Amino acid sequence: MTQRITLKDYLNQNAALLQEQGKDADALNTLMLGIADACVDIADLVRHGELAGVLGAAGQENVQGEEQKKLDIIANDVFIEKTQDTGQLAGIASEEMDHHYPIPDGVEKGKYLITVDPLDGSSNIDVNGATGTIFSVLPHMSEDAPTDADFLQSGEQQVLAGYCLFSSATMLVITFGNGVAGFTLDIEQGEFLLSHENMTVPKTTKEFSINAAYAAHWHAPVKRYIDECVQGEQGPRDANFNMRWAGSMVGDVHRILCRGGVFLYPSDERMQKAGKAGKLRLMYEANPMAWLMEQAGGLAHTGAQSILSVDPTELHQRVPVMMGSADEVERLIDYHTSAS
Ligand code: AHM
Ligand code: MG
Repeated sequence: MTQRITLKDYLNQNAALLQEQGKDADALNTLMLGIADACVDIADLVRHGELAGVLGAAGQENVQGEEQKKLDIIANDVFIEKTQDTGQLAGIASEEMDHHYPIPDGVEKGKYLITVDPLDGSSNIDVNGATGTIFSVLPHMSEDAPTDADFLQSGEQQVLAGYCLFSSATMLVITFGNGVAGFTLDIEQGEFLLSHENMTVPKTTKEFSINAAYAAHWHAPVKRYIDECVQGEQGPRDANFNMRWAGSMVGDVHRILCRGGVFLYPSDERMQKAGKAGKLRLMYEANPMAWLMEQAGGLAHTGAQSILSVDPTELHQRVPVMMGSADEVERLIDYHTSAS
């Protein structure tokens, strides 16, 4: 087997670059290793599935009124425990908690905030489909204990973000703002090894990813874009397209980071009537994925503005999401602009 560098070695090599950018490399690297530890533990639970007794519903709902799975809650607990132990955090906000979790007295505190979706795509858990953990690290600007409001920073403020994909292999994909690196978990060693250096998204693509079951509710620009794609060589795009939908944002975004494509979870008429701006959450789904996508040369947009520029007003805020290969996202932006 090829000798590969470990996550730890990669972080050490990357430290000088972070320091040049005025970042605290030691603190961020310590935090990153804690996140990786959490991901190894969650991957182990996911991998054992029914044998670990972690499948099925937890019998309660999260703040967004969604049914929680047992593994949503267990993954949340694991993530909190492993990341707070790094001593680099002031608070943790999660899809699974109404308000942020302050680092308790007696545990060393640091100068970062983290937002997390501990187990994204959790409807896939019970059917052994792809799931993932998504995280975003923000600076904590004050010396005081954080409030929920301290987390409300735009995606441009992120200092570290990434996801761990639990699929046929477990992969960690991260950015510190200087490109995107992917690591594959070597289960025997319990170590993430660099397997995808400098991931880049091809500028053009012939593949899209959207839940087409909602087509009747789409707004005109999304309808136009998908209609043109499915007309294939007979239509205005003069090309045949392919479609993929994993039901797991981590799975879909990972495929796009590997081979290009465009991922859409737009707002639609039904959501609008229900007063929702979209399904996916800005702080721990859209922002970290948008930053990864842009660091890999792609684009991420709501249709009205760049996702990273959205000023959050709520911890669990939802946004429309379009991200992936730059040419396709630009086309979608054009269709939104000309429709408005
Ligand atoms: P979750 O955080 O409750 O798992 O929801 C987010 C997931 C994404 O991973 C995925 O892209 C999307 O929901 C799928 O939604 P749908 O079932 O509407 O296709
Ligand atoms: Mg999610």
